[in-house]
Amino acid sequence: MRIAHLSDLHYGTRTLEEADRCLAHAVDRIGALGVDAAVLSGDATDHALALHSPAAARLLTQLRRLADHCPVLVLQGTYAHEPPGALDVLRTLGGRHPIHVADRIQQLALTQAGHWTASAAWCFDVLPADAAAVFCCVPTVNKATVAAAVGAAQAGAELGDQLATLLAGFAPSHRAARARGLPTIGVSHGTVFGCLSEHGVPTAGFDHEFTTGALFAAEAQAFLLGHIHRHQAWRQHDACGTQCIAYAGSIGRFHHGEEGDKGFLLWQVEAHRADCRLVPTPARLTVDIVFAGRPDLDALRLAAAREAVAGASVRVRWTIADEERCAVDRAAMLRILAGATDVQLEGRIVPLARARAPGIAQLPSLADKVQAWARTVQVDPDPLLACLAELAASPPDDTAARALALPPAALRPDWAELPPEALAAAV
Ligand SMILES: [Mn+2]
Repeated sequence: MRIAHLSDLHYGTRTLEEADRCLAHAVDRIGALGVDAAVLSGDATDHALALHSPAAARLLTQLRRLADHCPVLVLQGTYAHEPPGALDVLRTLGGRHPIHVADRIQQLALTQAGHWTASAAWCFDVLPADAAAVFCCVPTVNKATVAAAVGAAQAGAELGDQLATLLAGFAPSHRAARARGLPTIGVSHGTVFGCLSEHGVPTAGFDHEFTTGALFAAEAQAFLLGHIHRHQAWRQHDACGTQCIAYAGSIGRFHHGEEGDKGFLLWQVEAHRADCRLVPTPARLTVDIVFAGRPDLDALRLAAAREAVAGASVRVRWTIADEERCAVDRAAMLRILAGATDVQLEGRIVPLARARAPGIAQLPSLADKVQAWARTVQVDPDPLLACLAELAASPPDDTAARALALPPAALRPDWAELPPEALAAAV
C-alpha cells in the first residue's frame, strides 16, 4: 500500500502564499505518483479561519483536489492552530473519494472499495472483513482535560503514561491485522521525546506525548506523525518485521532558520515492513545574515552575492550598543538586498550597563549609601556628604533659593551659555 503523508499545512493569512504553493505542488505530485490513500496528520490551519478568508477557500480547494485522487484521512492537530470544530467542514467537501476527519481516538479500516470504516469505540472489537488496511488515530490530546482530571502538576507526565497505555492497547488488533496480511498504520500529532526541532534543537522534557518505545509498542508497521516541522524518521527491526515512525515535517518553510528540505512523505506499507521517503516541495529559500556588531555594508554586499539572495527570504540580524543605534543605515541594507522576495531587519540593542554598588540597598542611612557608591565609582565622598548634611538640615525653600543664587556655571557649565529666559525654563 502506498500512502502520501502530509502534515502541518498551517494555512493562514500570513502563511497563505507559502502553504498554497507547496500544497498545490504536493497534490499534483500525489496525483502523478498514484497512491492508495493520503493522510494529513494535523495542523491544516495556522489559526481559526473565517469562511470568507482566501486561506479557507484555498485550503478547501486543495483538499477537494486531493480527494479526487485518493481517500483522505485528516487528523485533528494542535487546538491553538485548529480550534475544535475547524475540520467539520471537510466532512461535507465531497470528491471522487471520501474524506474522513479523525477528531477522537479511534481505529479505521480502509476498505477494499476505498471507503473509511470507523470503530464505534476507541478500537475495533473485530476487524471489518473487507479491510485493506488498518489505521489507529490518536489526535492531539487536550492537556487541559488531563489537567482537570489529575491536576496541573501531574498533567505532563500523566499524559505520556496514558498515551503509552493506549498505544500498547492497539497492539493486539495490529497483530490480528498482520496475521491477515494487512498493513497497519498509526497516525498522531505530538512531540516525540528527543526529536529534533526544525531549528536543529533536540527536544527533551518530561511532558512530551511519546517516546519512540511507546510508539513502536503499538506494533503498527508505520507511524505517521505531525507537529514537529522537521522531517525525521526512526526504524526498528524485530518480531513485527520492519517498523518505521516518521514526521513528515511542515509542507512549507514558515519560519526563518528552518533547516532541511520540506515536502510530504511517500510511504510503502506492507504487513511486515514499512518505509518512507521525502518528496520535496518548492518551499521558499531563507537566508540568515548575522553581524556580531554594527552591520557592515561591504560585508553585507559580499554575503548577498555569496548566498544568492535573489528570490529568497532574507533576515539580517545585528547586535549593537545603545549609543550606536543611529549608525545603522536600514535603507542602504534594503537597497543591497533589493533582489530578495522579502527582507526582515532585526536589530538588537544592548542597553548601557552601569556599574552598581553591590549591597547598597541594605545600608541603613543615605550617608552610608553615598559612601558605598563613592567607593564603587572611586570618587571623594566628602563634598557629597557635606551637601547631604546641608539638605537634611535646611528647609527645602532655603536650599532652592541658595541654588538659584549661584551663578549658572556653578550648577552646570553648559548653562553658562544659555540666554536668561531659557535658563529660567531649565531651572
Ligand atoms: Mn504545526
